[in-house]
Amino acid sequence: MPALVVLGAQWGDEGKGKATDLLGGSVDYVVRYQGGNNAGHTVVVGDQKYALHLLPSGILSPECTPVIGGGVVVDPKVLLAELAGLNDRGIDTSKLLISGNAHLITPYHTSLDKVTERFLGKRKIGTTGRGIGPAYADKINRVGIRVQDLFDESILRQKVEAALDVKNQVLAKLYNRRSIAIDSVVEELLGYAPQLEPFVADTTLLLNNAIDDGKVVLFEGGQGTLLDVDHGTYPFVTSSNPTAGGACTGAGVGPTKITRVVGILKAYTTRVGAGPFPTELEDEDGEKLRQIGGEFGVTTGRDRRCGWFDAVIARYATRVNGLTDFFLTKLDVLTGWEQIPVCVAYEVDGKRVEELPYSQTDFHHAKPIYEYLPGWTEDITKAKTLEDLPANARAYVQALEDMSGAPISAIGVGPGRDETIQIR
Ligand code: 2SA
Ligand code: GDP
Ligand code: MG
Repeated sequence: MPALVVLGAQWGDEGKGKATDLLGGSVDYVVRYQGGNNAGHTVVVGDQKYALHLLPSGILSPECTPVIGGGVVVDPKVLLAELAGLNDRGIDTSKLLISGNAHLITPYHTSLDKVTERFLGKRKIGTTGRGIGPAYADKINRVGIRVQDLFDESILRQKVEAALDVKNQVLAKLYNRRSIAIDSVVEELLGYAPQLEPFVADTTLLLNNAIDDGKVVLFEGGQGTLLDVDHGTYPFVTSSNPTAGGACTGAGVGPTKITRVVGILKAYTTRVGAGPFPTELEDEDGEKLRQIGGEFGVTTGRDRRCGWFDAVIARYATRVNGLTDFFLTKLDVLTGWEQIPVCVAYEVDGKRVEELPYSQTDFHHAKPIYEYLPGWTEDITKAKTLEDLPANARAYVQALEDMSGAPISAIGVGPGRDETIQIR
C-alpha cells in the first residue's frame, strides 16, 4: 500500500484527523496537499486532545515524517505558533518538511478575506477568515509569495511590491481603506525566514523517491469533497482541491502512484459556512446531533449545521474521487434515535433524481427523499468487531455501504484511537 489518499467525502469534519492519525502509526510520510490553517483536525490520544490546523496529523506519530506540500497555503505566523504549541506539550516536530513551492498567507490576505466577506453581506461564503481565498487568488493571478521567496530579500521585496501594487489601489478606491505598507510586510516575512529555513525541502523529489523505495505515503485532505473549488457547491466552497486529484497536483505525485483513496464519511452530515445542504435539520434533531456529536468548528468555534446522512453525496464522492473504500465515522452519535432517516435520492422540481445535480440551481432546490432505518439504544462505543454492534446498527452500516458505491473498511464508534472497528 505505498501511496494512499485520505479525504473528506462530505463537507469536511468527517474525522479525517483521527483516521489519518490511526493510519499514521504504520505510514512513513503524512502529507497535507491543499488548504491551510482553515482546517481543523482533531486527534485524541489517550486523555490528550490535539487540534491541528496547518500541520499534518502525522506530526503526532514519532515514526512518521510530516510534510506540507506545495499545494498548501502557509501562514508562517500560525505555523510557528502551532509548532511551539506542540513542542510545549512534548511533541517532537523537528522532522517536519515544507515545500519551497507552497504559497504564503500574509496579513493582507487575512485582512482581504475578512473585508470581502463583510462587503458580500448576505451573499457571504462564511469563510474561516484565515486568508485562504485571497492567497490562492494571488497564486492563480501569479502575484503570490512562496516559501522559497523568504530566503532572497530582493526577490521577496519585488514580489511583495507586485502583489500590493494593485491591491493598494483597490483598497483605497473601492473600499476606502488605508494602503498596506510594503516595508512592514517584507520585514515581517523576513523575520520568519530563519525559523522556517531548516524545514524547507524539495518535497516532490523526496516523496517520489520514497514511493519508489516502497515507503508508505499518506496524503491527508483538508475540508471535503463538496468544498472543492471545482467539484463542490461553488461558490460556497474553499479555494483549493480537497478531492483526490488535488493530492497529485498539491504534492507533485502522479496519479499512477496512488494505490488507495479512502473517503472519510460521517454517519450523518454537517456543514460549516453558507451554501445549500439538502438534509439540513433546523429542529431539535439537528441540535441533538450538534450537541452529541460536538459539532462546533475546530478553527472558528462556529456551530456546524447538522443533518441526516445523504447517500447522493456519498455516491458523488465515490465517483469524483475514485474511492476504493470508506471509513465511516461517528456511528456512536446516532445511538438513541428510534428510527434514522437516510436520504437516498432527491426530488428536484417534482422529479426523482439519483445523482448529484450538476446545476447549482437544481441542487439548491433539491429536497431529500428519505428511507427510515430502525435505530438502536445500546452503547456501541466499546464495539471492536461488526458482531459487537446491535443488529440495527449493523443494518444501518450495511445500508450505507450499499447506497454509497464503495466498501466500508472501518467504523468509528468514539473519538479515541482505539474506538474503531476495523473490518478489512
Ligand atoms: P475558507 O476559509 O475560504 O476555506 O472558507 C470557505 C468555505 O470552506 C469551509 N471550510 C470548512 N468547513 C468545514 N471545516 C473546516 N475547518 C474547520 C473545522 C472550520 C471551522 O474543522 O471545524 O472551525 O469553522 C473548514 N475550513 C473551511 C468554510 O466554512 C466555508 O464554507
Ligand atoms: P476533520 O476536520 O475531518 O479532521 O474532523 P474534525 O476534527 O473537525 O471533527 C471531527 C470530530 O469528531 C473531532 O472532534 C473528533 O475527535 C471526533 N470524532 C472522530 N471520529 C469519531 C467517532 O467515530 N465518534 C465520535 N463520537 N467522535 C469522533
Ligand atoms: Mg475539521
